[in-house]
Amino acid sequence: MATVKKRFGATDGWVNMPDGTSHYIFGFVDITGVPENQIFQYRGKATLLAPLLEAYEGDEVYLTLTNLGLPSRPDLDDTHTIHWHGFPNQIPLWDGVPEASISVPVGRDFTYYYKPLDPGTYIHHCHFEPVEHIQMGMIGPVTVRPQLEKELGRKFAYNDENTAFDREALIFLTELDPKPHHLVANVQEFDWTEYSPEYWLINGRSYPDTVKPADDPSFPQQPFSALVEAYEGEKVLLRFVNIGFQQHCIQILGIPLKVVGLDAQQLRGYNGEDISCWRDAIYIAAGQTVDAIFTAPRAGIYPLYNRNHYKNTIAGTAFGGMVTEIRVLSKP
Ligand SMILES: [Cu+2]
Repeated sequence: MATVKKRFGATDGWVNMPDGTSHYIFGFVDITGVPENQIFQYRGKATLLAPLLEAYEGDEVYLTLTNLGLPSRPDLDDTHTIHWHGFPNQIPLWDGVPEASISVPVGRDFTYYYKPLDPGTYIHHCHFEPVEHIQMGMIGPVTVRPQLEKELGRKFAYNDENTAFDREALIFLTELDPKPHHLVANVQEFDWTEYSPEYWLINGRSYPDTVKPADDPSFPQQPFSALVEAYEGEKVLLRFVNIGFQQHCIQILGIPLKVVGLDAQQLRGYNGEDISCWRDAIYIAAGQTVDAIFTAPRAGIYPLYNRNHYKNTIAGTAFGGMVTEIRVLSKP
């Protein structure tokens, strides 16, 4: 077993939508290995999504959270935490629910300890005033890999050869309501019962930005592309996450999906029988994760999109939103 050491800064920032608008966010930024006298330069550079946390089952994870403050809202002295969503058997001290544990004030550090024992797809998010801090952007993916990968030198979703794959992609779903983002940036209160999102995001971006490269300079604070690329015949694991506040239904025309895991649990019956199932649409509730594998069909571009067509728009004005592409290439 290995030791994984990470350090995240909690701060604020701005994200860009395809209609040219920018939106104020709270979030995390990876400051692992940054010298102490340079961490200040990461204030205001939070990313949506927050950095990926990745470990093998049984690893010991030490995650230091440093609260760098909110340069655009210096009056706001909110603390932050890290909650590993979906991780069973967490002791309260490391669980990030501030009423039951510790939260990190501006200018301070706290190191969380995790020992993930079950492979799968999880979520991490801040748990301080979570309705606000989750919508503002303090959300990120967690991948726990099975030991079987190390034993066999190939990739698996779970400790089962039926969950083998060649490539994986993250389909991380959220919504963005511009009103609270605008009001928080301007020191105003928002009534959360009026939540009504207008931007529909995969991996923190709205189509067509979803298919642009990870390092596209137009999105310095949205470093996750959602373009899925594979060669014909390859098995592709899609790690679906929904940490918006609404249910979503995602479909890929022409590609059946084999659901092998739900909420970081492999689909197994009480007697260990295989209860994985084929779906042509994935219904996913807020807070859920789904692991599904498909075999790349003949070369072409296959759209992956939300079946609610209002969510295939950019604030209702143009085509976009919760849409990305699966590009299948013929073998070279
Ligand atoms: Cu927070």
